[in-house]
Amino acid sequence: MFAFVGVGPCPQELSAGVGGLERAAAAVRTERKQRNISRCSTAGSVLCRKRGVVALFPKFRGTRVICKERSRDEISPRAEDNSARMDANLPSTSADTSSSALDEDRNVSGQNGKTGLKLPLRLGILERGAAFAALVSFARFFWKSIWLIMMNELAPSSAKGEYQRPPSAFRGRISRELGAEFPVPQAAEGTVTGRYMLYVGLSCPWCHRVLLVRALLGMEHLLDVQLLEPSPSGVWRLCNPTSDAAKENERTVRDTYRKFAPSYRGRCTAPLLVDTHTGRIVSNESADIVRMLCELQVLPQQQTAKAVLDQSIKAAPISGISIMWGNRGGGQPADPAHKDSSAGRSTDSGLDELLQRIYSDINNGVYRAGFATTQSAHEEASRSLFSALDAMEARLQATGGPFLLGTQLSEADVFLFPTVFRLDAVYATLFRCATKRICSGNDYPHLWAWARRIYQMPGVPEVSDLEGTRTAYFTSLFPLNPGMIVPVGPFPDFSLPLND
Ligand SMILES: N[C@@H](CCC(=O)N[C@@H](CS)C(=O)NCC(=O)O)C(=O)O
Repeated sequence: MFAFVGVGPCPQELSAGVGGLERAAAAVRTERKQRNISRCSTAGSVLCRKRGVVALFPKFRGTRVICKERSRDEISPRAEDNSARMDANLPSTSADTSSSALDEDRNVSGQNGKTGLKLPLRLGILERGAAFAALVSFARFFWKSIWLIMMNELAPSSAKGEYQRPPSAFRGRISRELGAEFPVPQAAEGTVTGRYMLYVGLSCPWCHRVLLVRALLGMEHLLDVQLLEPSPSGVWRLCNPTSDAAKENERTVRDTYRKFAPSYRGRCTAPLLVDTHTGRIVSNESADIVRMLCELQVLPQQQTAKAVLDQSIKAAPISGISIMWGNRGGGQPADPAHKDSSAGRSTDSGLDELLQRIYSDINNGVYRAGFATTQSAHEEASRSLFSALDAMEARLQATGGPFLLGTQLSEADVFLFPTVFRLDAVYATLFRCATKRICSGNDYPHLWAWARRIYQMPGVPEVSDLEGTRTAYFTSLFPLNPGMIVPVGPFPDFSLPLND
């Protein structure tokens, strides 16, 4: 016989009929009094038939600690009848020995570095046999119900457990068109920064695609950037807010939405593009922002014409890089009212299909796999993810690269890269997308070479932060990783040299 005993005024422990426990409890009560411990466990005691330990769980300054733990070998075979022996194993009433026992045991109980909470007792339920089956079932049911509620808050899902991404609410564009709602700002003293502000978190793949295009096209002059980081509660908060933002109490992206769209009640997602001149939100849809930058890019063949036609945008230092874009978006369905400008747009409808597949099966596909709340939803998403990646591998092999369309960089490359960049290091473990690996070079040799090529393009490493991304994902998606432990690897090295 052994017991877990609460040392508070718990009726069960005294009525347990276990010889010596009354004295044990009395000893700890005296101890508590001497040490001025005001609160104590009222959780009661649990008696088990199996051999094991005697443990006392006082609440010490409000925190439950294991106060004493002894194996059966250390106590007499009839501990319940051997009160003298029991006393010897319990904290004595002497201040010195009892405090060392408590201190030692407090160390044993461990510390959670983040919250400062002492870790709780261990009941060892799974070792206790059939008597605990009901308790285990109840705990599982309770835990899963809470998990489903939390998952649904994090990622709304259908009745079949399939993740359903909420639509983006703001779909405006910065445009060169006459009378545009959000015009390209006039150059002032050689710079046009200062009007549009892009709120982005480096860990977010949707922000990453926007930052990639901004960097590749050298359009930093058009959009200022306010960096965000995820807070432990999962809300984006501003890193080093400007003095204006601080003055207006703009600390999180939620505050930003409130400031620029007071009546908005939806998800406060990043990326977010705002017009600081009119105080309005331009867009919170990454595919639209990418498309907008592609449309505003100075294509090599346009450079002379552009210098004449449009003095408003400083010639971008594009060093020959241009990004081909499709007819439709690589994100949520685009605004049908919007007409793309045609220069630089692909006439090949294959690009649209490619963009659509990359979005639904890969970019959103990893989220559909990771946020699925049923086995079938996860399997479906995972299968379509890897079959789409197989198709990308085959395409790169067929075209001979270096890009998905062959020699022309396109939206397809900038949309695919952020997901491939995170696949091994984050999604494989956190979202259970581990069927194949990119960085091993065995499953996807062409994709692995392609990813390193994209990473090694000018400006890309500066906006691609794998270490920060891993930490952000593993510590901010609480329902997926409540322990918030960040795995040690894998850690693909995208800077490895290319052989060709
Ligand atoms: N459709 C949006 C999706 C953006 C998105 O889901 N962003 C995530 C970060 S990776 C976010 O801000 N989530 C916060 C939330 O859902 O509350 C886009 O592509 O721009």
